[in-house]
Amino acid sequence: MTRVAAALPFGFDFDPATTALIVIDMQRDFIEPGGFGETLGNDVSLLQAIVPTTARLIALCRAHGLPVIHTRECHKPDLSDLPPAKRDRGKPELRIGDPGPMGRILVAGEDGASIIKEVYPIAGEVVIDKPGKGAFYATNLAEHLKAIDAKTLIFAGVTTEVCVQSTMREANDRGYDSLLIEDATESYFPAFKAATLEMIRAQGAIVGWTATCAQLEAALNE
Ligand code: C5J
Repeated sequence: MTRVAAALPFGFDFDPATTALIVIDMQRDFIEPGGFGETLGNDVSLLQAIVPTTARLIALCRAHGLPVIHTRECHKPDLSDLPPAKRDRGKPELRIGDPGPMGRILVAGEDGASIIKEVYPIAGEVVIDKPGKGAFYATNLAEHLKAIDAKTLIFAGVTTEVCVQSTMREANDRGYDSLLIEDATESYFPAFKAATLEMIRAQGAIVGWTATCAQLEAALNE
């Protein structure tokens, strides 16, 4: 067993042989200037700040043989997987599926839906397209995690309180112990990120644990 002793709310124990890293939605439309996130009025520089740490985390996990799974929030070109409850949110003049600065907003295959080059998947890594906020909904993530015999999950990506938290909560319901890497996740709203980290580890790790990339690095390199 490997222990991230400094994790909060207490030490996080895991077996690297049965642990996978899930990197949520590090897509151009959320992170790059001129993308969907910015057109909604968000400051994307907040998200850009975690890119180097996320790249370091991915390299660390690759070096230790942990499977790296990437997700992309995107929809089929015919939008048959986009319910009005999702499409009707955000700015009325720029909805998911509309032509945006990087192609159709959050549509599979468009430039904006692709993963930023700094953390791009390498050959053999699984990429899961997800129409929802949580990565288990309407995807084969559950089957894939069973197939690789994952017991523990490490999370990174954006945004902390939306797609990362939704996925981590469901992972907990599905029996996975999960660790969120604090400096490899970000929100457009710093207060929401801080609150999410607090609520994840409250009540004795009710959803999971948090730690920094350096703390995980120290544990894996021990
Ligand atoms: C959002 C996400 N925030 N990936 N998506 O709409 O968190």
